[in-house]
Amino acid sequence: MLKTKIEDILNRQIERELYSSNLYLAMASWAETSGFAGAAEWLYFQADEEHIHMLKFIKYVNDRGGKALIPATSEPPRDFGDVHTMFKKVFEHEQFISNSINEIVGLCHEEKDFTTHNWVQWFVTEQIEEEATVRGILDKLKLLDGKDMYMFDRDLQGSRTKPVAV
Ligand code: OFO
Repeated sequence: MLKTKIEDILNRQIERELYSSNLYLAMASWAETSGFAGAAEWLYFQADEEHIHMLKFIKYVNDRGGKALIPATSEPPRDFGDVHTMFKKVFEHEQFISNSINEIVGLCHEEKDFTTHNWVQWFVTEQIEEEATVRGILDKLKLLDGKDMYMFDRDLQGSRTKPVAV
């Protein structure tokens, strides 16, 4: 049975994963309507991945005798300026999510919930990968310095496959 504090922080994470999915959908839509088909594809897949993360949290809370809550979320921004600025925002958001996951780990320690502590390690590893991937994209954008955006976008196209739940 989950302690209330753990259930609450996991429900907070459900809201954050849902917002992440919507944020990346909003970015995908912006990219698609700004001529960046490759970036749009990458972001649609990223949105799918966040949706899968949300489902993982929902399932875990319910499996442990808690109640997963499906929240309303705030509307993400509609405009992202340019591709470089947008990917900087992706990186900042992933850092925010990493901190959020670390807070769950910290609370599991405090509450001695070693089962959830063990379960959430998957997300700790996932965040390392996600930050590294976006850092790689930002490094390329820095090298290009606003030039060859068409090549950059073509490079992103097909660079990842549609995520499936594991
Ligand atoms: Fe971007 O990661 Fe979810 O957790």
